Amino acid sequence: MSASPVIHLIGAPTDIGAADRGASMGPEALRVAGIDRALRAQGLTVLDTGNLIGPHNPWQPPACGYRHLPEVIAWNTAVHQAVGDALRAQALPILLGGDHCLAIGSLSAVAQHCRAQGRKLRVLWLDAHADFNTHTVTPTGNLHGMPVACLCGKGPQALTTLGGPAPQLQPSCIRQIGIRSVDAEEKRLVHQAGLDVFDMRYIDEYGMRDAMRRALEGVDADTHLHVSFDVDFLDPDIAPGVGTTVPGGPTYREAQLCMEMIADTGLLASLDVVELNPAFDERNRTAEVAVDLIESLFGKSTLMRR
Ligand code: B3U
Ligand code: MN
Ligand code: MN
Repeated sequence: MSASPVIHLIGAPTDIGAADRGASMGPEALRVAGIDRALRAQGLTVLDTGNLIGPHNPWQPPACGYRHLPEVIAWNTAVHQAVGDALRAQALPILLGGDHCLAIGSLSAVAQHCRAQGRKLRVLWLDAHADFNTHTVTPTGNLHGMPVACLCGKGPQALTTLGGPAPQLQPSCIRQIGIRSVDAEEKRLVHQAGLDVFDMRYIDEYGMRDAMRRALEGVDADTHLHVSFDVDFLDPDIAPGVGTTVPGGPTYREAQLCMEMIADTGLLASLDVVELNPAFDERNRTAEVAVDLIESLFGKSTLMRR
């Protein structure tokens, strides 16, 4: 990416794919925590484009293995358009979710843009979950558990073809980091697809530094780096404000190192911040931690660069 692109903040206030209500308040919580101010303090130019509009959450049970599929399609269509518009304007889109089903719209736009530009794509999926369920194996029907599968071509056609013929992503461009909750059948699909997963076992054994070094291996000046940051990636001790907390996640220091190593590449070109749920938070502290980590992701360093 050329030096300091304009950042477009794109709010998508919905919890349409989630297990709990409340992620719809995520964009506002990130603004209250000062996301634009923090980025401007890094010398970046920030344009808050406001919030997208989509259907309300009807809170229905799943139908044919999917919960709220028509509404999820509508929200992702809006996100796909907005993220695509930002990229065509040579901006760096930050999607403020919203639940993680929205990454289908965001990453389908990113992948389409990379194909059009002839750029390579590397996706870092920071999450406690693999998000690789399909309608036949999902234990919940919630589409926030399915975005990676949809992006890899496994899912309802309206979602798998958002950016053109499926699949939007090859599994080989994805690296998952921090994973510690995968459903039994989902595990089989993850193996089948050959996803590159740096789970918590890996991080415990080899450390975040080694995980990130390997996750970033092979990126170069021609690579568009996309980070899909599910806030439940973080240990619940530092990030209680998410719907599905999973114990045993990265500590504050590990998460900082993860963000700093991404920043050091200078290749970050698009970002999702999803699953923040203010209804479960304590005085907005999870939003504040997320903003703090995003500052590091955009190059804030304490003292010196090695
Ligand atoms: N794997 C479970 C739980 C889940 C996935 N993503 C989140 N929760 N946030 C499911 O419902 O698919
Ligand atoms: Mn997720
Ligand atoms: Mn998750």
